[in-house]
Amino acid sequence: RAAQTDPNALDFIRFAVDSGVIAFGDFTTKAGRQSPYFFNAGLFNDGAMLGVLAQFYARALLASGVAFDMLFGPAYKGIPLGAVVAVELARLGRNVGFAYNRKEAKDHGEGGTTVGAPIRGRVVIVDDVISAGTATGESVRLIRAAGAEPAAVLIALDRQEKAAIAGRTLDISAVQHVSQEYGLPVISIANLDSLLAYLADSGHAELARWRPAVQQYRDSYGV
Ligand code: OMP
Repeated sequence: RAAQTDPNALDFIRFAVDSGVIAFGDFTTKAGRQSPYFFNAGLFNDGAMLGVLAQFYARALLASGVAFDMLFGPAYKGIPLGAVVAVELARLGRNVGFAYNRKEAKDHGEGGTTVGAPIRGRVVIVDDVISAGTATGESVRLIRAAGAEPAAVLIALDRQEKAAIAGRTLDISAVQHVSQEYGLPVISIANLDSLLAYLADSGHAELARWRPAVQQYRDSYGV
């Protein structure tokens, strides 16, 4: 579990907690799990935060050593994320194409369901968080249908939870499932272990208070 000691991961958790993007309380996830924490990427909602967020994504992607030709941002949350990461990569001297999809096909104007750069070569899917892993398959199919090759999934947070596929809970994590099912590496800036390490060590009593609940959640749903 390299991310636990990865300073980039801990810095990211601090940034997300300070921004209110990671919140503690009583939440229900898409898979119907009661979670004491929630990661709401939509709260990275000004230019300065998006700029810092893009740096974390770009650093994680480049550090992974994965070869890629372009980025794809799945609607809706992946769209701004993919765009800001593309800007940051260009700033770092790696200018690559960026494309995204619509949720609904458009029957006029430019038509089609994908927008932006032609989908070609090795494509990195940029998204916010993987919990139970229900969403990645659609992007993989879309990229393959365009004749391109998914190269990796790049996310901010890996919640390290058991995969739930078609209502069935598996014994592997959603990220492991994505790796096995689609043969894709999943690159995350941080994971649940990073969050637990941060809660143990942040020096804030307010935050430390949430550690048992988060640990209990990991014991119930984690891998
Ligand atoms: P899976 O598709 O089950 O992996 O869930 C990922 C999606 O759940 C994200 O794209 C979000 O829409 C939502 N989500 C969060 O945004 N943050 C969380 O901390 C947890 C979830 C979730 O519902 O599991």
